[in-house]
Amino acid sequence: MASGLVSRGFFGKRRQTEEGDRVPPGQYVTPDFPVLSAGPTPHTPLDAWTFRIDGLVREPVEWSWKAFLGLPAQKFTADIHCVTKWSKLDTQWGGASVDTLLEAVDLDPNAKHALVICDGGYTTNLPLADLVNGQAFIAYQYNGTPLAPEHGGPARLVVPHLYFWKSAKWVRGIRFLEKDQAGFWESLGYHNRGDPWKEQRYQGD
Ligand SMILES: Nc1nc2c(c(=O)[nH]1)N[C@H]1C(S)=C(S)[C@@H](COP(=O)(O)O)O[C@H]1N2
Ligand SMILES: [Mo]
Repeated sequence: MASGLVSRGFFGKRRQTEEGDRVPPGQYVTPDFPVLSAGPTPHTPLDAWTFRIDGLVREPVEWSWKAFLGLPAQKFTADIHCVTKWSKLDTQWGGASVDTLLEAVDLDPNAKHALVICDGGYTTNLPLADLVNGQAFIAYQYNGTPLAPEHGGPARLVVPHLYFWKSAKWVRGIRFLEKDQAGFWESLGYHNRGDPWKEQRYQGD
């Protein structure tokens, strides 16, 4: 009996420690998937949907929904961290990595920054360096099913290593820029980069 209690305590503690290593400072883990939107959910019909890469590229490129689904697809498992302090572990997504999209364009060497553009007018900015090398993807599936409209369907950016406001819902394009241009929350006082491990929540953090 005593050994049962000991081993239960041991495993409980161990699980907590392993989970703790994955939870940035000031965050708590939730099994829920809260919806956080600054405005109403847009409903762009799929036959009117396009995804466009423009700005500092030799030729802008635009995919229809059908063409986008034809891009090499990948599954992604990621922990996500919202600046409102919830984290969700092992979320499962399907979509195309930003690396795959960038294979279709000739990026100008001066393209160091990106502005992500969405239906409804939401934007967010990231350095190019945070979008490449398997760090960011355009997801159209969640848990193996089409991404729900309230979570950004038909497609959203997911950048799990930064706070979740960078993971723009209803994404329609990425514009590459020489100079950084603040997005929606970034121009309202949120941190420009938003690294959850450094608790970069607000400007000055
Ligand atoms: N287009 C758009 N994308 C957005 C937002 C938004 O209001 N509009 N909110 C951001 C914020 S603050 C968070 S925390 C996440 C929330 O995503 P979820 O609703 O799927 O949890 O989306 C981000 N992407
Ligand atoms: Mo958020």
